[in-house]
Amino acid sequence: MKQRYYQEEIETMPVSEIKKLQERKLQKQIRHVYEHVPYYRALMDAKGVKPEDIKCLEDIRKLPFLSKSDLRETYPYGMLAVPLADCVRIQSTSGTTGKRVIAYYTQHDVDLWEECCARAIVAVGGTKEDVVQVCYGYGLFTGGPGLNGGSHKVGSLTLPMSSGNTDRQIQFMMDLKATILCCTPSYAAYIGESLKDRGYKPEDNFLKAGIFGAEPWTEEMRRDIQASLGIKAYDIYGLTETSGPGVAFECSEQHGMHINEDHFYAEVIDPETGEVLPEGSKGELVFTSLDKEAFPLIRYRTRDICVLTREKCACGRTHIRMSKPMGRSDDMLIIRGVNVFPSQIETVLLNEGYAPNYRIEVDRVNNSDTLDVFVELLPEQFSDTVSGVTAMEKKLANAIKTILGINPTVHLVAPRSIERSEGKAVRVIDKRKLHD
Ligand code: DLL
Repeated sequence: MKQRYYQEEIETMPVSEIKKLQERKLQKQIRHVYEHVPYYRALMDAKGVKPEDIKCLEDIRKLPFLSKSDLRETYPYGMLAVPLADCVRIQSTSGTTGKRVIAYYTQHDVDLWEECCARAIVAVGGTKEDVVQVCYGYGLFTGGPGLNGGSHKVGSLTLPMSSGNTDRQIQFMMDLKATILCCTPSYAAYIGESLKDRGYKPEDNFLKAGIFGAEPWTEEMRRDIQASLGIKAYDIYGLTETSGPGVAFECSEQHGMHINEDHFYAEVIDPETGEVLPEGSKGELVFTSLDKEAFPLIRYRTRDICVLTREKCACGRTHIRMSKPMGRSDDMLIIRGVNVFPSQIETVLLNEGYAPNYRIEVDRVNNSDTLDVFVELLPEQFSDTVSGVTAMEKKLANAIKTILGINPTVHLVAPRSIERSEGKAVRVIDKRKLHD
């Protein structure tokens, strides 16, 4: 029979058992951090909480949060909880929003991270018979190394392509009959487009599934990628601070990502007040690493906005599910006082029949915010008359206004004129920040 789980006993463990396991691990982890990370010990002391005060899972609420600013302050070694000599690896964030974060791993930490990625691969139907093409970036970024390690654990043939060089990606994909594709959703869309350009139909490739994450993507984008590649597209979530991809992953149901609860304790909080919200509420995701040794973050604020659910999943996994992140609280644009997530605009574009190639520009002119949305015409629309294009721009602007409540200026631009992304796509340019 086909393998459905990588670690069945853990992945389908009754919820009461998971909670007991988490409780034991949490107590041990807090002792470990208190004893070995002076920075966090000082935060706990300031709150008057000692490791022995953490008796059950709810007691986690007594503990202070950590955020990116703590990691910047303690850069590079201040959060390390084991001697450097016990570490075998670092990974790092891209550092686009400030100083890089460096995450450290012992061999145990690498193993548990790769196991999480292996669970994700098996959940989409991966076995040792599969050929897994990894075109997330390799190097400091966690995407390539994480999925590469997971694929090895499953025993699949792993193609360590890294990102870019789309010609070579397609050549290997076709010649080696890749069956599972791992990359960002924006790169998957580009690969789909490139295959079509080369005359391939969706059924010509051997792919059956894709594991796409590292950036927000909508259900409409999923539909588009599934159609262009002829596959099922699954979401995977993670962040460097908690190890990398594989903190949570989608199963056959494609309906929320199971969080690997034996390793990560998840909370959703009100980002303004820090109050823990009940299951089903939308808020900021906070993670505690339950058994990482080298870089064990406690109550780390991700800035990602999502909803958790314990509703039973038909796949048989019992681990709690998170919705697709609806954007980061720091990605949200406030335009003329209205909260706008780029994903809302993406949804409209795809529903109106455009491809996910767009750029959003926000500026402030005469003290008033402007919103310009640049969207590519499809090749078959390009020959339309100027008046036809103007009418299409108006129609799209109206559709966006209906969702956001504010009027954008839509610019339909020539096919292929918006830069494609091989990694995380940069879709928003907020020029207001440049003027400040
Ligand atoms: O992006 C890790 C990763 C690699 C995840 C490959 C999945 C696949 P960072 O570069 O540290 O790590 O960025 C983490 O990316 O806080 C989210 O805002 C965003 N993110 C990651 N996965 C998803 C996803 C990797 N599936 C930040 N959907 C996170 C939406 C995601 N956003």
